[in-house]
Amino acid sequence: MRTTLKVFAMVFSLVFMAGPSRASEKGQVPDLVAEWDRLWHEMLIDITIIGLIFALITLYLMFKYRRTRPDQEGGSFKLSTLGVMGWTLIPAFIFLADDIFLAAKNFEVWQKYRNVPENAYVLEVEAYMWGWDVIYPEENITLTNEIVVPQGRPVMVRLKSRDVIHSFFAPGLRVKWDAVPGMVTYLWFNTHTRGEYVFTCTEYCGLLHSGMYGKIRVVSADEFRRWLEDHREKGGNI
Ligand SMILES: [Cu+2]
Repeated sequence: MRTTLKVFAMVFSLVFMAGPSRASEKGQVPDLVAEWDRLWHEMLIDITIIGLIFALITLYLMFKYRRTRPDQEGGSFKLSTLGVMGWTLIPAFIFLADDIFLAAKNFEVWQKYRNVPENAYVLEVEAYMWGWDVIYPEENITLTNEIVVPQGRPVMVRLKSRDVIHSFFAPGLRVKWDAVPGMVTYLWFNTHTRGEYVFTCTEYCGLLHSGMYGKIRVVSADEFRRWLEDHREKGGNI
């Protein structure tokens, strides 16, 4: 019992109280997109297999015990108590076991999401009705609705909000987190592939919520250096 409590307390503190610890596994930067997709596919496969098995059994039983005469009423097959328990508990156990298995896998991936890699490039994003300011704290650069980052380097985003709750969502990078007024929250993402990614607000925040989106441009390290030099003097979007 005490061990159970200890484990519970540990899990609780890890999930709800962990700050942005900047640790990485043996210097390895996890690939969040791959991790997320793996978990998602695993879940799809599991629920498809379990769903199919359950559906087939149900169909078989429906067919086997169907009404064969129009005047036939309530002639159901009687199960023993043990039979009832078996038919109830075994499917429930299968579901639960898979849920717990997926939850454990999810927890592993979650840890990677909440542990920012050491070498992350840090940005500040401030949400407001209805747009995003992107601040490069070490440069004199503020962008609006645009994020430019170097390829191959993880990026940490410190999220703030000027007014109401917004939510930063970049589906292509598999990240999403709320920007809450009075708080600094965070997320991080990988930049393995060059290209453009959409980010958008996913917390309804008023009339022009649907127009609150921007793009993330992942450019080569060289291009990023040149871009920084260009923008240092100009200070923002050009
Ligand atoms: Cu918003």
